[in-house]
Amino acid sequence: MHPKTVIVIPCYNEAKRLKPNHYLNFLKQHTKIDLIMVNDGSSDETRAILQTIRQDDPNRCMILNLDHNSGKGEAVRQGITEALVTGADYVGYWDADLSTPLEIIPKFCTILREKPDLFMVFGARVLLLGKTIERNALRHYCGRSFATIVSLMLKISVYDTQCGAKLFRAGPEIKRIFENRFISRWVFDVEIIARWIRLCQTYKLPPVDLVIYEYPLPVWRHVAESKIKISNGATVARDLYKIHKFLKETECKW
Ligand SMILES: Nc1nc2c(ncn2[C@@H]2O[C@H](COP(=O)(O)OP(=O)(O)OP(=O)(O)O)[C@@H](O)[C@H]2O)c(=O)[nH]1
Ligand SMILES: [Mg+2]
Repeated sequence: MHPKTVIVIPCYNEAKRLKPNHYLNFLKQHTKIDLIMVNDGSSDETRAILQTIRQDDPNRCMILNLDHNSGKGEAVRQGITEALVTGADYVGYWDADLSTPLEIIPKFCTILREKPDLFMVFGARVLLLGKTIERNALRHYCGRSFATIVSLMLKISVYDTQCGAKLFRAGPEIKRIFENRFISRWVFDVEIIARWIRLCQTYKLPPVDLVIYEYPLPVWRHVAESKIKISNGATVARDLYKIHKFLKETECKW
């Protein structure tokens, strides 16, 4: 039997970038993968566009409307919490701009199915021969510095924490990771890893490098109008410091 998968799509003012047909075709072609679209307090036409996607197959496309903009991390967290309630085997999140095409989701599912020790699959934007990775140069170099700092801080070698394509094996461990609001606004993806590290210390789970698989994406294309700006650097630095402090705490308070 094919495992059931629920993917959360966080959407904040995505009216220009949302492509309803991509979602509709995907739902038709992949009957074991459902969607939860989280409208993160958008002030544009996002809500109406999401309705058009849902109308076609209301049982397999749920919409979660947040009254106020809460940031990607909180939108994802609320979506994943709903996804876990559905009894799905795998839950994940995917950026609404479809920089990572939806068609890659089944590959992520296959990885979790074939490797039962894994809990998470992270898309990694690595430009290897035969791959199509189209990134803005400045974002790429900022991303490389960011990954180096994160690797040193977490004491693991992680290539790409920030790619918006991730899948998790549903269960009590992942439920715990998404249970409480993230302390960081922009780098909650790093916090997910930090939370696993803390869980390991408390519950003797396998180390983080054995439970996360970084899958080199075959395709990733930068889509214009990203809302995350290089100028958010100061907030990112502060968020990383908060995560660093969280890792140093002796008691698990979350
Ligand atoms: N920036 C931002 N994104 C949000 C928010 N809430 C939900 N999102 C969603 O998070 C996803 C990522 O947003 P993008 O603006 O593409 O940023 P990004 O993908 O991290 O940046 P790139 O690597 O340049 O594509 C999209 O699906 C957004 O709609 C929010 O408050 N701020
Ligand atoms: Mg994007």
